[in-house]
Amino acid sequence: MRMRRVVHQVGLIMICLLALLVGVADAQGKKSTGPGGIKGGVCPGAALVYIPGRSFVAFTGPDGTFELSSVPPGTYTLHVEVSDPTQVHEQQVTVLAGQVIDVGSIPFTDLNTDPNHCGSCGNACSAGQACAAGACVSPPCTDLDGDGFYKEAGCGTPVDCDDNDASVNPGAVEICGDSIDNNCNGTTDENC
Ligand SMILES: [Ca+2]
Ligand SMILES: [Ca+2]
Ligand SMILES: [Ca+2]
Repeated sequence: MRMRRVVHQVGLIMICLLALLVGVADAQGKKSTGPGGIKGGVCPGAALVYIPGRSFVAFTGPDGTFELSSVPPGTYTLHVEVSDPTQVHEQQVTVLAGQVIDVGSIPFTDLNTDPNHCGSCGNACSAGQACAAGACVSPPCTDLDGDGFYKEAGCGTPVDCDDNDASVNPGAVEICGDSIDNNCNGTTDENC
């Protein structure tokens, strides 16, 4: 009696294992035969993404992401285009059956220097900050002669062309005949 029950249980386990194997094989079969896709992101946002000569077209969403679906397996040239000004990015992508290939973020700007996308897409630096090596930095602002005008650009005042002479700055009046550009407009002794 006990023997028969054991045989019965072993049989049930075998059936379960078989069903599991069939299920796995079926899943693998689907994975290896169906169409695939291509997804990724564009920085900054709005872009047209397509495969030239094929009917796979997508526009990026507000977050810059896109996905081309139902793409048959094969190697394609992915064409990504942004406008104003028009810039094009092309890259080869190999689509595998049943798999969505993630091409990652496609930058249309230099994340190392763009203050609106500094280090990562959408990371805007504060007003007056610059983006250097992918990090927002506040430029050094010096006013050595104390005339209220900074020596560096991006510090909130017109650039002081001689920060060692308080009488020379963008707010000064040009003095005629002294061979000095007193008002820092780039011209010496104008209107003389
Ligand atoms: Ca100054
Ligand atoms: Ca002058
Ligand atoms: Ca001048």
